[in-house]
Amino acid sequence: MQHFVDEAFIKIRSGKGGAGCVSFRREKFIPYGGPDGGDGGDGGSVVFHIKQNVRTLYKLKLHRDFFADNGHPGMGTQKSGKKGADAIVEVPPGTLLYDADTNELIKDLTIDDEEFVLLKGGKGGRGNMHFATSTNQVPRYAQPGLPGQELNLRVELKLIADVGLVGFPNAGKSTLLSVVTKAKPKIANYPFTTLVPNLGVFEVDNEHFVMADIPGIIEGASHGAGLGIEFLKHIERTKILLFMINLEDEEYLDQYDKLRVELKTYSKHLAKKPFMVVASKMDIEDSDEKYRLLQEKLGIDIIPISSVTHKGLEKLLYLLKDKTKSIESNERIK
Ligand SMILES: Nc1nc2c(ncn2[C@@H]2O[C@H](COP(=O)(O)OP(=O)(O)OP(=O)(O)O)[C@@H](O)[C@H]2O)c(=O)[nH]1
Ligand SMILES: [Mg+2]
Repeated sequence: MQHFVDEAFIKIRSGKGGAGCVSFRREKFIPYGGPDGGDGGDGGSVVFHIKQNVRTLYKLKLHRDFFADNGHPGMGTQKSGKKGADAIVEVPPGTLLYDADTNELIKDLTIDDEEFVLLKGGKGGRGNMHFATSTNQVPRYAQPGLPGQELNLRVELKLIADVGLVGFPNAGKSTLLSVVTKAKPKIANYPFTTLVPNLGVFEVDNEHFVMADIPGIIEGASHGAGLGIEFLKHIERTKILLFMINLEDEEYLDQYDKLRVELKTYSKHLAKKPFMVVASKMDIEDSDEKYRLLQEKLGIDIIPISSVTHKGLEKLLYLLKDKTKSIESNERIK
């Protein structure tokens, strides 16, 4: 298994622009051809690609230097030099880029970013073909390429998600994610629609939080039933577990206890995480009565929601935000 690495120090450098070319046209019978030196190619940039499947900064620990190529010089006959190749750094969503020398935050990369150009390559110089004037038909100069830039970075991966959804298959986990974030997970009325975790970002008062939707858990999952609980590792690093109880399910009154048992069998640490409970599908028939019975049985606060009518969603997001922030401030005190 790959080690989970959440901090790395790297050096990045963009490429220098290629020099413009000084050259003159040479053709039969035209002894003094005009200037035809082409432009230098731009230097390559340093580009971050944000990929969900990367998950850790492990590779940045192995490969500490990310240097883009220089642009190629221009050539005669008006040919431009080739652009230098970009240096690509692949990181998971939730990666923060800091200037290692000043510790200033440069960028917080979320899953809504696909690519982020941090250092642009130097521009290529212009060839002498651009510099002929009426007074100087024979320009013997061209521009040099501009230099690239260099930066030392501290790269940090924040928790993969703030909120992890836990529930039986068909509870409506993916639907909730699709309603409160821009994520487009597969949704269907059969169990185990979700086979791999999905991440989305929700926004409350201009702050962003990551929600993770994972495959459904069933009774016996800790012994391998259904899809097993292997994927619970993806919510090990979330701040809050959001248990989702499906009021449509006949056994809705037992779901919470069953989920708890599976979770505890998998990991004591996970079972102790801060959590909240929602009753989903509050738009269906008899949902008010079912909600009341559930609340009575569990004796804890349960937030009623419907992803169809959006009932309770705003309140839920505010509660998740408050809880996430209070967990973060406790972590800082520790
Ligand atoms: N009436 C109603 N139906 C809902 C609601 N939320 C989800 N559903 C339906 O419930 C079914 C299952 O929804 P999913 O979001 O795929 O459930 P899931 O928990 O992600 O399921 P798995 O990926 O299999 O674990 C779909 O048919 C949804 O349309 C809701 O608030 N109200
Ligand atoms: Mg799903």
